[in-house]
Amino acid sequence: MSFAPLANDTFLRACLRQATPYTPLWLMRQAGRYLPEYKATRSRAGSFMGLATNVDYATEVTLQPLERFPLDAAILFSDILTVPDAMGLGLSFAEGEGPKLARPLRDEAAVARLAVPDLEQLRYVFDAVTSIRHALKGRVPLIGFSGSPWTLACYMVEGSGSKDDWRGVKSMLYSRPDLMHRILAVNAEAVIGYLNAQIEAGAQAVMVFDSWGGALADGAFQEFSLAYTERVLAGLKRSHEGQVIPRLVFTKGGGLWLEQMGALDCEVLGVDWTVNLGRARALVGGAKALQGNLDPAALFAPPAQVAQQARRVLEAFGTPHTGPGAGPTHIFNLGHGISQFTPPEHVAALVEAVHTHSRAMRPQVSGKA
Ligand code: 1CP
Repeated sequence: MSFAPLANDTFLRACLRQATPYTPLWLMRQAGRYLPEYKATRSRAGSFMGLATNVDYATEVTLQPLERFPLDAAILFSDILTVPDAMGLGLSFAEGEGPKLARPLRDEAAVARLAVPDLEQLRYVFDAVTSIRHALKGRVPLIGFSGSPWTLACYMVEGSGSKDDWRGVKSMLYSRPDLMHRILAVNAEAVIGYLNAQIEAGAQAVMVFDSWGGALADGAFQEFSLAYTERVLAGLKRSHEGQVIPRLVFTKGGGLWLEQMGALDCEVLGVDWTVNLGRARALVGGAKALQGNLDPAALFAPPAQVAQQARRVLEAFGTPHTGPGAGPTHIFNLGHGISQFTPPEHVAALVEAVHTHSRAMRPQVSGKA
């Protein structure tokens, strides 16, 4: 497959712990309901799945935040729950509500029937990746993604998000760990196939969202989340058509386990806002790039305060590596997804503050931007 050469490679360089002239940034859930143009396209599509399964709509909404803000990466517009849907669990999204699975895994028979999906069922995702790569024309790199085996299992057992601390999935974990391990093994294999197919379709980096790893007890996290993230990482393609494909892992609430996560075979660790980036750098910055970690709620404050909070995050990390070779680098992001109530002008102030202040923090270095 041939695509335009990359004009802005700051995100990929920072993933590989190489110097960049400023700190690259993108935002988790950067395409979404805080943008009026997203809401307009969603209503034309009729539903979330109408958007995600239509290549033209998925391409359009992926590019929307980039038309407004000079972000340094694009992320595929899709959802982590496309995988359980392809496994036959029946996904839908009601307007204004979270995801629902019609056939959650409620008993041993359902778990026994669970199988790795035929990737043809997810062809619409891979087609969207290729279409987005063409539409980007090399402006910025495209990130593909998946849920972690554990985070997918949370939704697959509960059937939706949780209002009671994941009671269903944790009941299964403690009473039938054998069933839990079977789900996780199937998920790990599915995620490997899903992410490798995104890489083949044109994804230039891949991110594993372990959004609910932090809900687990110490010990359970290592056994039911981290071990299966490791299994996924071991199965991923390292490069494609001569380009290294960086692998990013984000565990919300994973700050306490950073040292252990530092041993993962990936390039970037994402952290939420409870983590001090300077401390994280001291713990794992010798081996991993770090991504994060502004509290998404900081974006509710007026632009001057947003800029001030952005500077605090940049300064907590400190001056990144600026010389040749590899060293500690930072990719600016939020500590979790952007809220639908965020005023878009505040995002503009954030992007401007991160680019300007991070340039001022380092001596100028070369690199395409
Ligand atoms: O229009 C709407 O109804 C949608 C709101 C929405 C959007 C914009 C959902 C429902 N998913 C998405 C897109 C999405 N989901 C992206 C797109 C790309 C981008 O970042 O711009 C990504 C990366 C996701 C990933 C995702 N979905 C995660 C992992 C990241 C995270 O935020 O922790 C999770 C947990 C989901 C499940 C999900 N999908 C949607 C909602 C509201 C939820 C959370 C449900 C819950 O547990 O409360």
